[in-house]
Amino acid sequence: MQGLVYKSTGSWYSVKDKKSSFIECKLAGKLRNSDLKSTNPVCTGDFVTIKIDKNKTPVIESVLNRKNYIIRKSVKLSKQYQIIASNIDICFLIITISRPQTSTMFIDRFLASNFAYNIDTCLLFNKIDDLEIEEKSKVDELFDLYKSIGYKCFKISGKKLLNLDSLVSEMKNKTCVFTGHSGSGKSTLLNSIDSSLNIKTSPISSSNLTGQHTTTFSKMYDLKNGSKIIDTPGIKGFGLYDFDEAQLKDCFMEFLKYNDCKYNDCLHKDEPGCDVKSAVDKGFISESRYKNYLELFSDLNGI
Ligand SMILES: Nc1nc2c(ncn2[C@@H]2O[C@H](COP(=O)(O)OP(=O)(O)OP(=O)(O)O)[C@@H](O)[C@H]2O)c(=O)[nH]1
Ligand SMILES: [Mg+2]
Ligand SMILES: [Zn+2]
Repeated sequence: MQGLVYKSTGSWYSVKDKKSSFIECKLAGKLRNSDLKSTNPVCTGDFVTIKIDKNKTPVIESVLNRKNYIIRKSVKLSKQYQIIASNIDICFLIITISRPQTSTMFIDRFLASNFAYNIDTCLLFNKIDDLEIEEKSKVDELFDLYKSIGYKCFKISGKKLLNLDSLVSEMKNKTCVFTGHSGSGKSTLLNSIDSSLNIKTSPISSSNLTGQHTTTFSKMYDLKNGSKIIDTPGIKGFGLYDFDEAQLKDCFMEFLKYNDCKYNDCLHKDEPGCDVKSAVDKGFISESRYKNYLELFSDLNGI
């Protein structure tokens, strides 16, 4: 029997079968031990096969090949990875400038990883109903930057339902994942898109302006318009998993236009005659993107 994983809490998995009934499953032992590098061998979005074991418990026996997945290093120094969701048509990264703060480093790590793992990513600048003047300029600046690189971007307010129509048309008939820091407003936005969802939300903490990790596991929902959406727990940091140096530079899309470096294998660091570096100096490539590229590069080498 085959099904689609809608929710995984760690020990139990909710799987929807072909007849649209939910079956609560455990993991077969061989899957639990199949890949020690992974913190979660099965994730929301996986197509799986199920059988009933000798104790009459439904168990997930195997995971069908994934079209793609969002992956991150589980914690900074760990060798383990975590898969946030799989078989995604589009990933929406929710960004808030200050409450909570989303850094460009976080955005660029996320974009580079998703690019390498074949995930189409769209940026949602959220909470535009609540911006001071300088915050508004920052949003405009980042919006223009990422749009000019070629990313789809929206300025929205999930709470006040601003600009949600074009976002909802972008989501139509797709499997969509919503990610971002805790408190950035993922669950609030999903409740606004479909008022029948009733997902729990909570205010950000007034002392450190960060979220309270209200959503604790990824969960998929079916919308009436044919889209599927996955709400995910807030992520603090995002580590690149299984990247090599040469691959990283190709994940910064705007660098690819500047391919006239003196050396064919130029890594755009400090090599002479680097076309990318000269584009940065001339203002054609953003300094923040280039700086974040160099920082990610040194992270890969453990410097
Ligand atoms: N002003 C304003 N506040 C918002 C907006 N969206 C969400 N919030 C508030 O931000 C707080 C956090 O929202 P949640 O939806 O719980 O955030 P989350 O991203 O799901 O957080 P986690 O589940 O912890 O990852 C709540 O107090 C929301 O009311 C918005 O568009 N504008
Ligand atoms: Mg939430
Ligand atoms: Zn170069």
